[in-house]
Amino acid sequence: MGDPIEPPPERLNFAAHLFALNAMRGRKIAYQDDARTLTYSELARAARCFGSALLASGMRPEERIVLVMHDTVDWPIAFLGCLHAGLVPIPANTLLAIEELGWIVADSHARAAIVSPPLKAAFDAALERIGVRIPVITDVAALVERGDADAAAADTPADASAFWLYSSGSTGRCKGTVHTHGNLFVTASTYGRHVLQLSEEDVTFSAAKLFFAYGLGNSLTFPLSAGATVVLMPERPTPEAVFKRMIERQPTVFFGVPTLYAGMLASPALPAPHAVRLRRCASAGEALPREIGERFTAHFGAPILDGIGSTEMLHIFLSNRADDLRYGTSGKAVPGYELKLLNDAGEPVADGEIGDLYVKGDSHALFYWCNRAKTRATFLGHWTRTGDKYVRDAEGYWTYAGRSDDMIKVSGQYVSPFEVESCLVQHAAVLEAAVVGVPNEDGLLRTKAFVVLKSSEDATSDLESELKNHVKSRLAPHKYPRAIEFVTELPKTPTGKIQRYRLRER
Ligand code: 3UK
Repeated sequence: MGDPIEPPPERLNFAAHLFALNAMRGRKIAYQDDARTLTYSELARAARCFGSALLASGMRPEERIVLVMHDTVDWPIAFLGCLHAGLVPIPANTLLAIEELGWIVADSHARAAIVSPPLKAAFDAALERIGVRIPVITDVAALVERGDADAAAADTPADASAFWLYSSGSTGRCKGTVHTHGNLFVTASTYGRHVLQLSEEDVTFSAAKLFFAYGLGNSLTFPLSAGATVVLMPERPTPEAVFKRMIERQPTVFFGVPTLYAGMLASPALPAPHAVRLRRCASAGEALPREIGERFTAHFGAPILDGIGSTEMLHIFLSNRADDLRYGTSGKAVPGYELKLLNDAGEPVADGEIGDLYVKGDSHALFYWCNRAKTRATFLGHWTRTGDKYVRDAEGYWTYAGRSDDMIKVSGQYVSPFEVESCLVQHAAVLEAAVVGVPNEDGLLRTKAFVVLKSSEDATSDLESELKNHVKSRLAPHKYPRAIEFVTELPKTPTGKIQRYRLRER
């Protein structure tokens, strides 16, 4: 099991903690992007300068600052620089629509923004939309120049608000999820040390970007807590862009999402196993289909550890491990977390039965900013409601069964859309599928599938009945879709999750 989970010290500035931890490896490379490298001592120095220059420009501790930045070495300088000075960075998804970006600035009352030059025009349009004027900084190096390399760290309690992440969810406005210095420290120990087991020999590379909680752990919290080296990539994570870094930079640990792993395996450019140096991979964001994991490991030798995390819990709390891997499941609780499954009446469910997943652990967010109703519904004392359905089997492995709010009751029994979708995509003609409940002429819910085909010419009524039979012969009869509609694409959130509620409204 390794070392026990160490609680954070009462006073903790996570940036200062990382700099102290790595003080003896000052000349080692912490970050490399396409253009630059940054040693551990250069990172600490630049971050101190960056944070102190913001304070000198009039910002006060606890004030918010939005980061809309591509993944380059400037990203950790800006994020850790803010933490060091006690300012509160809000990393935002660089792919957000102008409307959502404006919402984040307005809702958080951010006092300034750091924006990568190519994203400046869109950010200005977002400010225009909400009628707000704040300083927009595009030149990180210029700010670093002006700062004080000897600036002292803000003396913060571990429970202080350190940074926020906006959680998109599948409905409504995104919510400011308030995280602490201590939460970063906890995830470094629970998932970082106990599951990933990084060492300073490792070179990490995450296709998931730093603005995402998954990417923040992968490319900052975990590698810097282990003294490892991080490869950053500003461009969109296509299979080809990922292969290029895998070959040129030889990362030992890689982090992706299931769609990317599927795309990599389907690509003619898939590198030979000896061309890369992968020791271990991780997958999160959605469930990793068993077949993708098996094919990847058969080719490269390295395992993909599928694990579920959330913005609310900051990182992964239920995961496979290299020494305990079962493809098609999310594995078991990460050390430091407890899990429970409850039915609609709030009672524990038996093994093999579907229930709502709750998690207990010390990395959960404090609350959602300015949203008491959603805070109350999610953060229940020690326990956090994940909004996911799961099944635990007799051997203790946990299998994902879909989002709770997507579950369909058909003839009094739950149907997990996820289970039906997984079955549909096993058919050779199907690329993607989304299943929702729609009322029939009697007002009773029946399952309906929206299906994207690999080739749109296949969209015939023959295929429709073939797909129904395909599901009928594999799952319980009440689960097969009574209606199938062929579509060219599925509605998705900016983080790539299917928006089933939009299909229900059709
Ligand atoms: C779903 C999964 C099945 C699940 C995240 C790793 O995805 C992350 O955070 P988000 O807030 O979304 C959370 C929701 O995504 N999900 C995530 N991982 C899996 N479903 N299998 C998985 N392995 O519905 C969850 O509630 O965007 C992932 C680390 C940090 C994160 N924030």
